[in-house]
Amino acid sequence: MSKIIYFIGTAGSGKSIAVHAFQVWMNTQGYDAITVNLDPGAENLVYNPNVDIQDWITLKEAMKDTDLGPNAAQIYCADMLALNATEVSETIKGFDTNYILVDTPGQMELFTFRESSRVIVEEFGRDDAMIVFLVDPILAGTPSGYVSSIMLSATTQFRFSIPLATILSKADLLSEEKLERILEWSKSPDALNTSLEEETGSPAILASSEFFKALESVGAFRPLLPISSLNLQGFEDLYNEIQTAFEAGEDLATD
Ligand SMILES: Nc1nc2c(ncn2[C@@H]2O[C@H](COP(=O)(O)OP(=O)(O)OP(=O)(O)O)[C@@H](O)[C@H]2O)c(=O)[nH]1
Ligand SMILES: [Mg+2]
Repeated sequence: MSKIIYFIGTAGSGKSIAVHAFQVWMNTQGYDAITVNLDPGAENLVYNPNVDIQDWITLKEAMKDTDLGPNAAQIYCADMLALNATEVSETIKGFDTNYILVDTPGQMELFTFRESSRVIVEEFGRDDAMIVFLVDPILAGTPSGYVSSIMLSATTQFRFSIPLATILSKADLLSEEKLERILEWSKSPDALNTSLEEETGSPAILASSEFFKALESVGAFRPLLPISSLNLQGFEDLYNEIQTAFEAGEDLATD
Protein backbone atom coordinates (compact mmCIF):
# COMPACT_ATOMS: atom_id res chain seq x y z
CA MET A 1 0.00 0.00 0.00
CA SER A 2 1.46 3.38 -1.01
CA LYS A 3 1.96 6.03 1.65
CA ILE A 4 0.53 9.45 0.79
CA ILE A 5 2.30 12.57 2.02
CA TYR A 6 0.61 15.97 1.62
CA PHE A 7 2.89 19.01 1.63
CA ILE A 8 0.95 21.94 3.11
CA GLY A 9 2.13 25.44 4.00
CA THR A 10 1.54 29.13 3.48
CA ALA A 11 1.96 30.66 0.00
CA GLY A 12 5.58 30.53 -1.11
CA SER A 13 6.68 28.39 1.84
CA GLY A 14 8.49 26.02 -0.53
CA LYS A 15 5.94 23.20 -1.03
CA SER A 16 6.49 22.59 -4.75
CA ILE A 17 10.26 22.63 -4.58
CA ALA A 18 10.24 20.44 -1.45
CA VAL A 19 8.05 17.84 -3.20
CA HIS A 20 10.49 17.75 -6.07
CA ALA A 21 13.60 17.76 -3.86
CA PHE A 22 12.22 14.98 -1.64
CA GLN A 23 11.49 12.84 -4.69
CA VAL A 24 15.04 13.41 -5.95
CA TRP A 25 16.45 12.57 -2.51
CA MET A 26 14.30 9.43 -2.26
CA ASN A 27 15.39 8.24 -5.67
CA THR A 28 19.06 8.68 -4.75
CA GLN A 29 18.38 6.48 -1.68
CA GLY A 30 16.71 3.81 -3.79
CA TYR A 31 13.16 4.61 -2.59
CA ASP A 32 10.30 4.81 -5.00
CA ALA A 33 8.15 7.96 -5.03
CA ILE A 34 5.79 9.71 -7.43
CA THR A 35 4.66 13.33 -7.36
CA VAL A 36 1.11 14.67 -7.63
CA ASN A 37 0.28 18.33 -8.24
CA LEU A 38 -3.06 19.41 -6.76
CA ASP A 39 -2.56 23.13 -7.49
CA PRO A 40 -4.81 24.11 -10.43
CA GLY A 41 -3.08 27.51 -10.53
CA ALA A 42 0.51 26.23 -10.67
CA GLU A 43 2.40 27.82 -13.53
CA ASN A 44 5.96 26.97 -14.48
CA LEU A 45 6.22 24.13 -11.96
CA VAL A 46 9.86 23.33 -11.29
CA TYR A 47 9.16 19.63 -11.71
CA ASN A 48 7.17 17.41 -13.99
CA PRO A 49 4.48 15.82 -11.79
CA ASN A 50 3.54 12.20 -12.46
CA VAL A 51 -0.09 13.19 -11.94
CA ASP A 52 -1.26 16.77 -12.50
CA ILE A 53 -4.69 18.14 -11.48
CA GLN A 54 -4.24 20.60 -14.35
CA ASP A 55 -5.09 17.74 -16.72
CA TRP A 56 -8.61 18.06 -15.23
CA ILE A 57 -8.89 21.68 -14.14
CA THR A 58 -6.83 24.86 -14.46
CA LEU A 59 -7.22 28.29 -12.92
CA LYS A 60 -6.93 29.95 -16.32
CA GLU A 61 -9.78 27.93 -17.83
CA ALA A 62 -11.91 28.42 -14.73
CA MET A 63 -11.47 32.21 -15.02
CA LYS A 64 -12.41 32.08 -18.70
CA ASP A 65 -15.43 29.83 -18.17
CA THR A 66 -16.86 31.57 -15.14
CA ASP A 67 -15.84 35.24 -15.55
CA LEU A 68 -14.64 35.13 -11.95
CA GLY A 69 -11.64 37.13 -10.76
CA PRO A 70 -8.46 35.33 -9.74
CA ASN A 71 -9.32 34.92 -6.06
CA ALA A 72 -12.90 33.74 -6.56
CA ALA A 73 -11.67 31.45 -9.35
CA GLN A 74 -9.11 29.93 -6.96
CA ILE A 75 -11.93 29.09 -4.58
CA TYR A 76 -14.06 27.76 -7.43
CA CYS A 77 -11.15 25.51 -8.49
CA ALA A 78 -10.55 24.36 -4.93
CA ASP A 79 -14.20 23.34 -4.66
CA MET A 80 -14.08 21.61 -8.05
CA LEU A 81 -11.21 19.36 -6.90
CA ALA A 82 -13.70 17.10 -5.19
CA LEU A 83 -15.53 16.41 -8.48
CA ASN A 84 -12.34 14.96 -9.92
CA ALA A 85 -11.22 13.14 -6.76
CA THR A 86 -12.25 9.65 -7.90
CA GLU A 87 -10.60 9.92 -11.31
CA VAL A 88 -7.41 11.43 -9.92
CA SER A 89 -7.32 8.73 -7.26
CA GLU A 90 -7.69 5.98 -9.88
CA THR A 91 -4.88 7.52 -11.91
CA ILE A 92 -2.62 7.62 -8.85
CA LYS A 93 -3.45 4.03 -7.96
CA GLY A 94 -2.29 3.02 -11.44
CA PHE A 95 1.29 3.67 -10.25
CA ASP A 96 3.19 0.94 -8.48
CA THR A 97 5.05 3.05 -5.91
CA ASN A 98 5.82 3.22 -2.20
CA TYR A 99 5.34 6.95 -1.68
CA ILE A 100 3.02 9.54 -3.20
CA LEU A 101 4.20 13.11 -2.62
CA VAL A 102 1.33 15.58 -3.00
CA ASP A 103 1.88 19.27 -3.76
CA THR A 104 -1.09 21.38 -2.59
CA PRO A 105 -2.47 24.76 -3.76
CA GLY A 106 -0.38 27.89 -3.14
CA GLN A 107 -2.52 29.54 -0.49
CA MET A 108 -2.96 26.98 2.24
CA GLU A 109 -6.52 27.97 3.12
CA LEU A 110 -7.61 26.82 -0.34
CA PHE A 111 -6.70 23.31 0.70
CA THR A 112 -6.95 23.32 4.47
CA PHE A 113 -10.30 25.06 4.89
CA ARG A 114 -12.30 23.85 1.85
CA GLU A 115 -14.47 20.80 2.15
CA SER A 116 -13.24 19.27 -1.12
CA SER A 117 -9.79 18.58 0.32
CA ARG A 118 -11.36 16.31 2.92
CA VAL A 119 -13.08 14.47 0.06
CA ILE A 120 -9.66 14.12 -1.61
CA VAL A 121 -7.99 12.80 1.55
CA GLU A 122 -10.81 10.27 2.03
CA GLU A 123 -10.73 9.23 -1.62
CA PHE A 124 -6.95 8.82 -1.77
CA GLY A 125 -7.10 6.89 1.53
CA ARG A 126 -6.63 8.39 4.97
CA ASP A 127 -5.16 5.30 6.69
CA ASP A 128 -1.85 5.60 4.88
CA ALA A 129 -1.71 9.38 4.76
CA MET A 130 0.15 12.09 6.61
CA ILE A 131 0.93 15.79 6.30
CA VAL A 132 4.27 17.52 6.10
CA PHE A 133 3.62 21.09 7.23
CA LEU A 134 6.13 23.67 6.00
CA VAL A 135 6.98 26.56 8.28
CA ASP A 136 8.38 29.50 6.31
CA PRO A 137 11.55 30.78 8.01
CA ILE A 138 10.74 34.37 7.10
CA LEU A 139 7.37 34.16 8.90
CA ALA A 140 8.78 32.17 11.81
CA GLY A 141 11.75 34.50 12.35
CA THR A 142 10.05 36.52 15.10
CA PRO A 143 8.55 34.97 18.24
CA SER A 144 5.00 36.12 17.39
CA GLY A 145 5.45 34.95 13.79
CA TYR A 146 6.65 31.61 15.07
CA VAL A 147 3.60 31.22 17.32
CA SER A 148 1.32 32.12 14.38
CA SER A 149 3.05 29.50 12.23
CA ILE A 150 2.65 26.68 14.75
CA MET A 151 -0.98 27.67 15.23
CA LEU A 152 -1.49 27.21 11.48
CA SER A 153 0.14 23.80 11.70
CA ALA A 154 -2.07 22.84 14.69
CA THR A 155 -5.15 24.06 12.75
CA THR A 156 -4.14 21.89 9.80
CA GLN A 157 -3.77 18.81 11.97
CA PHE A 158 -7.09 19.54 13.66
CA ARG A 159 -8.77 19.85 10.27
CA PHE A 160 -7.51 16.57 8.80
CA SER A 161 -6.81 14.39 11.85
CA ILE A 162 -3.94 12.51 10.25
CA PRO A 163 -0.31 12.43 11.45
CA LEU A 164 1.67 15.59 10.84
CA ALA A 165 5.37 16.44 10.78
CA THR A 166 6.52 20.05 10.85
CA ILE A 167 9.51 21.22 8.85
CA LEU A 168 11.33 24.52 8.77
CA SER A 169 11.81 25.06 5.06
CA LYS A 170 14.57 27.05 3.30
CA ALA A 171 16.83 26.58 6.34
CA ASP A 172 19.80 27.58 4.17
CA LEU A 173 18.49 31.18 4.25
CA LEU A 174 19.00 31.39 8.02
CA SER A 175 22.22 32.22 9.85
CA GLU A 176 23.36 29.54 12.31
CA GLU A 177 22.29 31.83 15.15
CA LYS A 178 18.77 32.44 13.82
CA LEU A 179 18.28 28.77 13.04
CA GLU A 180 19.28 27.80 16.58
CA ARG A 181 16.89 30.38 18.03
CA ILE A 182 13.90 29.03 16.08
CA LEU A 183 14.80 25.42 16.92
CA GLU A 184 15.07 26.39 20.58
CA TRP A 185 11.51 27.85 20.45
CA SER A 186 10.27 24.55 19.00
CA LYS A 187 11.78 22.61 21.90
CA SER A 188 11.18 24.95 24.79
CA PRO A 189 7.94 26.84 25.47
CA ASP A 190 9.83 28.74 28.20
CA ALA A 191 12.44 29.98 25.72
CA LEU A 192 9.66 31.03 23.36
CA ASN A 193 7.87 32.88 26.09
CA THR A 194 11.02 34.75 27.12
CA SER A 195 11.59 35.79 23.49
CA LEU A 196 7.94 36.90 23.23
CA GLU A 197 8.38 39.07 26.29
CA GLU A 198 11.45 40.66 24.73
CA GLU A 199 9.58 41.23 21.46
CA THR A 200 6.42 42.72 22.90
CA GLY A 201 7.90 44.39 25.99
CA SER A 202 5.08 43.00 28.10
CA PRO A 203 5.81 40.48 30.83
CA ALA A 204 4.78 36.82 30.53
CA ILE A 205 2.34 37.54 27.75
CA LEU A 206 1.54 33.93 27.01
CA ALA A 207 2.79 31.88 29.94
CA SER A 208 0.19 33.52 32.12
CA SER A 209 -2.61 32.68 29.73
CA GLU A 210 -4.53 29.52 29.08
CA PHE A 211 -3.72 30.03 25.43
CA PHE A 212 -0.12 28.92 25.90
CA LYS A 213 -1.21 25.78 27.75
CA ALA A 214 -3.76 25.07 25.03
CA LEU A 215 -1.00 25.27 22.42
CA GLU A 216 0.98 22.75 24.42
CA SER A 217 -1.96 20.41 24.85
CA VAL A 218 -2.80 20.31 21.12
CA GLY A 219 0.80 19.35 20.46
CA ALA A 220 1.76 22.60 18.74
CA PHE A 221 5.20 22.38 20.35
CA ARG A 222 6.59 19.64 18.20
CA PRO A 223 10.16 19.23 16.97
CA LEU A 224 10.86 21.31 13.90
CA LEU A 225 13.01 19.66 11.23
CA PRO A 226 15.17 22.10 9.28
CA ILE A 227 15.15 21.36 5.55
CA SER A 228 16.87 22.88 2.57
CA SER A 229 15.48 21.87 -0.80
CA LEU A 230 18.28 23.87 -2.36
CA ASN A 231 21.02 21.82 -0.70
CA LEU A 232 18.99 18.59 -0.28
CA GLN A 233 19.59 18.86 3.48
CA GLY A 234 17.40 17.46 6.24
CA PHE A 235 15.57 14.92 4.11
CA GLU A 236 16.97 11.93 5.95
CA ASP A 237 15.53 13.29 9.21
CA LEU A 238 12.23 13.94 7.43
CA TYR A 239 12.21 10.41 6.04
CA ASN A 240 12.82 8.98 9.52
CA GLU A 241 10.08 11.16 10.99
CA ILE A 242 7.68 9.93 8.31
CA GLN A 243 8.54 6.30 9.11
CA THR A 244 7.93 6.94 12.81
CA ALA A 245 4.57 8.60 12.11
CA PHE A 246 3.36 5.72 9.92
CA GLU A 247 4.60 3.07 12.34
CA ALA A 248 2.75 4.79 15.20
CA GLY A 249 -0.40 4.77 13.03
CA GLU A 250 0.00 1.07 12.27
CA ASP A 251 0.47 0.27 15.97
CA LEU A 252 -2.75 2.12 16.75
CA ALA A 253 -4.57 0.24 13.97
CA THR A 254 -3.46 -3.17 15.28
CA ASP A 255 -4.09 -2.41 18.98
N1 LIG B 1 17.04 29.35 -0.53
C1 LIG B 1 16.01 28.52 -0.70
N2 LIG B 1 14.93 28.92 -1.39
C2 LIG B 1 13.89 28.05 -1.52
C3 LIG B 1 13.93 26.75 -0.96
N3 LIG B 1 12.75 26.13 -1.23
C4 LIG B 1 12.03 27.02 -1.94
N4 LIG B 1 12.70 28.18 -2.13
C5 LIG B 1 12.25 29.39 -2.86
O1 LIG B 1 11.00 29.80 -2.34
C6 LIG B 1 10.14 30.23 -3.38
C7 LIG B 1 8.83 29.48 -3.32
O2 LIG B 1 9.06 28.10 -3.53
P1 LIG B 1 7.91 27.14 -4.03
O3 LIG B 1 8.39 25.74 -3.93
O4 LIG B 1 7.36 27.59 -5.32
O5 LIG B 1 6.83 27.41 -2.87
P2 LIG B 1 5.29 27.01 -2.84
O6 LIG B 1 4.91 26.89 -1.41
O7 LIG B 1 5.05 25.85 -3.73
O8 LIG B 1 4.67 28.32 -3.48
P3 LIG B 1 3.18 28.55 -4.05
O9 LIG B 1 2.67 27.24 -4.54
O10 LIG B 1 3.37 29.57 -5.14
O11 LIG B 1 2.43 29.10 -2.88
C8 LIG B 1 10.91 30.01 -4.69
O12 LIG B 1 11.46 31.24 -5.09
C9 LIG B 1 11.99 29.04 -4.31
O13 LIG B 1 13.17 29.22 -5.08
C10 LIG B 1 15.11 26.35 -0.22
O14 LIG B 1 15.24 25.25 0.33
N5 LIG B 1 16.11 27.28 -0.13
MG1 LIG C 1 3.61 25.60 -5.28
